[in-house]
Amino acid sequence: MGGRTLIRGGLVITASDEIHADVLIEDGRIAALATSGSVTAEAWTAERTMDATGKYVIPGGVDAHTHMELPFGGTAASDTFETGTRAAAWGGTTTIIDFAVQSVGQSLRDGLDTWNAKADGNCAIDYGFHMIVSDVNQDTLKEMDLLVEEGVTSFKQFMAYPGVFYSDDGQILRAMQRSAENGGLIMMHAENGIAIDVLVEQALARGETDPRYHGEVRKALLEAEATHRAIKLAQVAGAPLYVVHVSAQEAVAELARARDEGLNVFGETCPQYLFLSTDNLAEPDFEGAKYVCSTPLRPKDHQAALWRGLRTNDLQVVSTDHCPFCFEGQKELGRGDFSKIPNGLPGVENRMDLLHQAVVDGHISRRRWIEIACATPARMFGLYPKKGTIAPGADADVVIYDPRAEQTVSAETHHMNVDYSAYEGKRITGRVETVLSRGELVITEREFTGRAGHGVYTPRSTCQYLN
Ligand code: DUC
Ligand code: ZN
Ligand code: ZN
Ligand code: ZN
Repeated sequence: MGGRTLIRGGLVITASDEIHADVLIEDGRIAALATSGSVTAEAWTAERTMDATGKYVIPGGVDAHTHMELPFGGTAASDTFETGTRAAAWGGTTTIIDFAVQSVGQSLRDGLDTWNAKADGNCAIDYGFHMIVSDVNQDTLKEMDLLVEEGVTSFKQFMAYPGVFYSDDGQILRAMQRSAENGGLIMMHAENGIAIDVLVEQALARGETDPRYHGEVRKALLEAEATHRAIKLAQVAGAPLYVVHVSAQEAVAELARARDEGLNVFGETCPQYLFLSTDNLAEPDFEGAKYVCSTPLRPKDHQAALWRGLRTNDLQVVSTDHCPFCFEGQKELGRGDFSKIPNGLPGVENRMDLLHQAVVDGHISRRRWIEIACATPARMFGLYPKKGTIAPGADADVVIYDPRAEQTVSAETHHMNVDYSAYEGKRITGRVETVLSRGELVITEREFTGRAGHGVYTPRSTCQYLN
């Protein structure tokens, strides 16, 4: 930090504007923007000048849904906070919000302390935490108030995974009532896990053990039902609701209807639901296990509804749900029983590029790209305008993006600590060139120049996206 850096000649893209502008950075923040060339380099008195001619200058990505080191199904997600945040930086993401986990019987505080210790001193980029609430009781409800005050302002509950993270409707209603009072935002994993577990048992009894049955038992209708129920519970509680990893078109329809009624109901989808499908889950030789996550991938015809939702703002955010497990030794735990495949896909490095490809493909505009990947996640989770935009006073989290570079996604070249890519062989137009985090160079012309421990814990205000 310290000193002045000038980024000259690029097209600055935010959620609201596209302007050819020079960007001045001082003491880790954006100091000024001026129309390209309108101020001379001498007048800026910058120690360092970077040429962004022909490139985009965009806010660093905000990935509001990652699971570094998450314990799951007897193993743990393969990216640590160190490897995962480095990979995020390579992909143009400069802030993650990960999930601290309360185990059943544990206090929220103890869960949060555990996750803080995992991340502290190890991250290449800034990070915050949501809190997974697995055990709603009087103590937990009181703790939620305290956490909101200190910057953990969002809480994930699960209508799935009975016996692990699961909350019943009463626990969900109580947590929602509390968040209606303390300003917290409930994030919902909306799948009817009780019904799904019955279907899992029946499928396995029929000998249906391959990865593709994971997609068949986790029915779109059961995502839609849970989404509908979560919306009604939030309405009864008078609380806002954020539904994570929406994959079914029927769930999008539930969100759209609630939003038409004026409710503060929000939806997130993920690149895997936009670009992958049940065709991947059906890949032979157990390769489908690479694509096992929950909510599951859907048949291709659901994708149009997700893209439409992103355009109409019935879906507001694209996060990765980055939760990587190696094929060898981890995904393989589910050979012969799909229900034992650890759930999750790697993607923290791929999100900004895949969404740029969506711009190239005509699904979304450039400004919408920045809105769903940077600005809205920052607003939704109380980080705006420190994160998510390029404006005077904002943190200098900036990406110089080459919109014309061609790349092929591959596990051979990615930086995530996982032995496969969910997008192996995919051609993408556009590539991250340089990344600054609070003015420090983390990626410099496609070289990692950051360090573990540069990234700091970032407390958050309450949701800034309410009606
Ligand atoms: N879904 C996943 O795919 N992985 C972790 C947890 C979840 O809900
Ligand atoms: Zn989930
Ligand atoms: Zn998740
Ligand atoms: Zn350059």
